[in-house]
Amino acid sequence: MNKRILTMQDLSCVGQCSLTVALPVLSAYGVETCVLPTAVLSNHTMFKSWSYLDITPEIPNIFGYWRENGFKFDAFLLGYLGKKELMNLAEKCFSDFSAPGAVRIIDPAFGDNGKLYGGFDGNYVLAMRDLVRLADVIVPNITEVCYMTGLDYMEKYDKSYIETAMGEMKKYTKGAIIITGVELEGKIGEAIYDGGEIRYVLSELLPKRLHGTGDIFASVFAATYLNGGSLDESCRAAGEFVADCIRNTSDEHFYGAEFEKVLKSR
Ligand code: PXL
Repeated sequence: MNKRILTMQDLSCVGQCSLTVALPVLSAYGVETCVLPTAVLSNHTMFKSWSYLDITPEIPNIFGYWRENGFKFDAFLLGYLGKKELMNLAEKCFSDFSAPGAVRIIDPAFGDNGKLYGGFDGNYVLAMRDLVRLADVIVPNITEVCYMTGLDYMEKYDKSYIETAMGEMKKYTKGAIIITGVELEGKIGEAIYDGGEIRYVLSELLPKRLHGTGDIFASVFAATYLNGGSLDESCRAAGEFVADCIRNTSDEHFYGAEFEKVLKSR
């Protein structure tokens, strides 16, 4: 039987991120994908303006019917939630709807390039830091690690900085930690810690950064991991997928990565 995952994040109607990435990618990888939209936005927040419909008040009602119908999930993928009140609901979701051995993957998804995304503040960061203690795997970028741990954000760094970041981050979770978008020795990839030595999965650094690639990474990572890949194999697969998306995105396309062609070719 296929694995069943619940992905909890916003639905941005336009913008190739969160649910409009997770749903097609996870399904294409053969994972039954259920969604819990936390908010409906006209478009993602990297555009100049956006509407925001908060779904939080409806979630307890949804949970009620899920309980009645006896739904359980083999895995969870959490991304952009939107409001700190959703952390308690995420915790409830884990406790009430986990199938035995369910895997909880959390992408903190609140910032990049040293800054928070629009609409987030320090309280959201602290609530997310509290939630990641329940994760089996977290996939923050360096910006998110810095916000959660208080480490200074740096654009250029060496391995010792990543080791410090990992050392700080592991105070907040017993899960595996995968720091994404790590640039070292002219390459880019992930730093992985699951006890023992930190491992690195690095590949070619492309001269372009696109919005939404963290969401693509998390989805391919989750799908590969659920299909039996190791942490390292899942990072490698997700990193290669993202790199292909970047290579296949035309220069005029400014608000996301054109992942569709890549997904079709897999
Ligand atoms: O890709 C992360 C993300 C998800 N959802 C929304 C966003 C962003 C990043 O800005 O705005 C609504």
